[in-house]
Amino acid sequence: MFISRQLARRTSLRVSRRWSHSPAAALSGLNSVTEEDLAHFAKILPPTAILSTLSPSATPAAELEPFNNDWMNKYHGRSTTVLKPRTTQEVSEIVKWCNQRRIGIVPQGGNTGLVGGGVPVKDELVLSLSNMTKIRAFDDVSGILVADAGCILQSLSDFLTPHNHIVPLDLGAKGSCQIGGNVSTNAGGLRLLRYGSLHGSVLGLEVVLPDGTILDQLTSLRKDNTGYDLKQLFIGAEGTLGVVTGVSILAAPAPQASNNVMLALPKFENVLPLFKETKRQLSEILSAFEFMDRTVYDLAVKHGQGRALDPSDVEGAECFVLVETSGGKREHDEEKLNSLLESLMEAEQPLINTGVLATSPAQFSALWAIREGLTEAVSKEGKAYKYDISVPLHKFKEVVDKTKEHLRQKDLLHDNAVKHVVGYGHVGDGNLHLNVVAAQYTPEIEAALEPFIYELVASYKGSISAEHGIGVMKTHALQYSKSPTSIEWMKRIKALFDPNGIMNPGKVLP
Ligand code: FAD
Ligand code: 2HG
Ligand code: ZN
Repeated sequence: MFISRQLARRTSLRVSRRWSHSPAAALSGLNSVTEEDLAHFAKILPPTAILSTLSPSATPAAELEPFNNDWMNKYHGRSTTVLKPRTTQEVSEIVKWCNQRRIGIVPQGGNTGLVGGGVPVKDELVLSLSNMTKIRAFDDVSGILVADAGCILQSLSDFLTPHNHIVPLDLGAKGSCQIGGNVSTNAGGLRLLRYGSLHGSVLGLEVVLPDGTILDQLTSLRKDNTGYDLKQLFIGAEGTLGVVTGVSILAAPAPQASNNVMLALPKFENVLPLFKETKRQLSEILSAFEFMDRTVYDLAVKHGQGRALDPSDVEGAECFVLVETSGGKREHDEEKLNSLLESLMEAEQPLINTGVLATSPAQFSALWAIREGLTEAVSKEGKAYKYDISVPLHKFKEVVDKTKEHLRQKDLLHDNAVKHVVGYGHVGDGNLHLNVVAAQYTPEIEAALEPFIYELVASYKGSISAEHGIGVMKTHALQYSKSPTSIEWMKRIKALFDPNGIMNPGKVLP
């Protein structure tokens, strides 16, 4: 008895010591950008590509704010300098200089990341890819697209439309996020169910390594089994191993017919059997199966995301599922979807209350706008603590309920602290977005949520990050999803590529 109590005390001490990890420690050996550095950068870049509060640029600090603050306005850096190279060669020269001078670099894409990975921890240099926007090549036979890393996802999608192809990735941030950022976060998105992860669809990368070397692996081959597949290391590395400057990706043929339907469910327990039945009946044409609970649907409506469903369609609904089909023949797909809906409605114990079927492109977009607008709605409602987790599907509701109960017990579930705890996400991928919507970000709420949520996820053998990554938010929680051996090898890989620790310091690794 005595021994076990001692052991328990030792274990909790160890956990709490690791818990207090400070990302700023990773910057201890690094230098700030100086006016001499700026003079060197001026030899590489035109004045318009340099934003710096230092002389001689003397850019007003306000112009650097969008680069220093993240999308949620939760993470704040203090960088003095943002560089916007236009070519891979320019990136290489900047990185080489920073490596010699031991200056930390934060590669930044569209700055839509949700874990604070794209903004400095302190005053690292921000290397923005926003001036690298060339589409380098597209082959409409193979579907292989090669583009600069700074291309915005939506613009790639617009480019492919007349060529009857689509990017095999879609997400609510598509109007701002960049393909290099998508690759660096291994973004999942709304159609992973259909097109798989970027680990499969990215065929090649061009990367500037931390010493300035250009690693050209921009292959446009579907098959290439010639030893280690180095590009995989940079997919999801969140800028800690190098700067992605070019991406070769396999675009998918555009579906000839797309349909969607919003299903209202009387209870969460029906989601799983509904998913099974939907997969069985729609098989190859199913392209998305997205879940949202009632509270977050109501927030979307409250904050004007998409068009509200008819009150009779939402009455008695505990949650909703948005089903999308993408196929080759309109009549065939509609017949399949209609017969699914009929069988669901006519079942002796129906899994759904109602289904709202889009009958025009405008309705199709309006239904998607509800789902795609959830992140924005949550942000308009308050300050979101976001937990992007993989847990077994049948545990989705339990996670939300247990989090609520935990906050209630701590007397933090009320309008002045946590206003809502909501769940939505990609059922098809087992990925729940647990959002805790607070009036303010406060240390008290954070202490109530962490490590509580990570321990809950670990108890289901889940992952603490299904798709958003680790960034600066979860470095101290990595241990919940990675074994000590895995973390040790991740650190060795980091040291091999970036011995001076200049590349996105304080991110990903504890
Ligand atoms: P940034 O935010 O600029 O950077 C993200 C990380 O990648 C940082 O660590 C940064 O250093 C690194 N990085 C960026 N560019 C490069 C580069 N060229 N080379 C090396 N490192 C680089 N995520 C999903 O997975 N699925 C979703 O469905 C989804 N929906 C979203 C919806 C909304 C409304 C918002 C705001 C975000 C959403 N996200 C989603 C999160 C985010 O959009 C993605 O992580 C996206 O891939 C980030 O791209 P970005 O260009 O904005 O990258
Ligand atoms: C989504 O699926 C994104 O909409 C964002 O991954 C999730 O807002 C979130 O937590
Ligand atoms: Zn998501």
